[in-house]
Amino acid sequence: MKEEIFVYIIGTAGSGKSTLTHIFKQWVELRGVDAITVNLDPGAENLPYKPDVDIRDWISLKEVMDTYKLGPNGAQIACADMLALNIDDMKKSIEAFKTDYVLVDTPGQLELFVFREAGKYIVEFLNPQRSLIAYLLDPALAKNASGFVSQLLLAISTNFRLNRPQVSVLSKADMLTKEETEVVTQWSQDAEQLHDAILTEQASIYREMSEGILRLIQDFQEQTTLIPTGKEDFLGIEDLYTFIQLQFEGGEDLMRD
Ligand SMILES: Nc1nc2c(ncn2[C@@H]2O[C@H](COP(=O)(O)OP(=O)(O)OP(=O)(O)O)[C@@H](O)[C@H]2O)c(=O)[nH]1
Ligand SMILES: [Mg+2]
Repeated sequence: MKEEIFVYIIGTAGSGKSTLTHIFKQWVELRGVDAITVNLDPGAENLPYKPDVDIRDWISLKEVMDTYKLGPNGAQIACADMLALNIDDMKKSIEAFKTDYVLVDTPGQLELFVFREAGKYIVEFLNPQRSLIAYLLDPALAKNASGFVSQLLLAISTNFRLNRPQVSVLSKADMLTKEETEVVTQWSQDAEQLHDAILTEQASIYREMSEGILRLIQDFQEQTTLIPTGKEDFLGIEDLYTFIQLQFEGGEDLMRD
């Protein structure tokens, strides 16, 4: 029986999660690899793709707001906790597809999925062995050194919390110039360069703190990689696919051409 690979697409609000879910699915399908999309955001509006499995079939943000007389933020938290109650049914729906890839689009606010209990429970319940996190770095926040470091700290928190193989994705890379993308890529590969950039940018009172943080980041970066992606021309999607295949299949390609 074939066993799916679960790819959780996680990142700060607006970092491009739903778009990446959409283009990754299109890319693999064009190459004859089966994939399904799962939407875990009960408040999602105007998704760029039609989810194959959709939490909104079980939970509606609007209904939770009306029933429990909650505002949008309180209702988001209630919905996040309710996700786990429906995960058994969702798992059955996912398994019925008998697919190769399950692309999981997570809620807009990353803390709802990463820091509350339900997210960790879901990852472990669906398939703890064959799950990978694609962590999206938003270029608007990552193009200066202190923003890049702050984003990586969230990526490290995610890694610490969910404890799965993880890849960093520089999403919407088409919004950066070629030079800017090169600089961010360099920072992801060379701690010295990131260190220099931080020291140039930060006031001296932050130096001591930055050095401690940079050591943490260096350890993290040694185990991960940064892949720039973008919605035009499937930028970077092949690299992302190859990285994931290497994690689980030792590089064996599922493509049928
Ligand atoms: N230029 C460019 N814009 C992008 C790309 N990916 C996403 N966007 C835009 O960025 C905005 C947010 O994209 P989404 O895919 O909705 O991001 P998200 O992380 O799912 O957003 P939330 O679920 O609301 O947190 C939209 O306006 C997208 O059109 C990209 O690769 N390039
Ligand atoms: Mg989204």
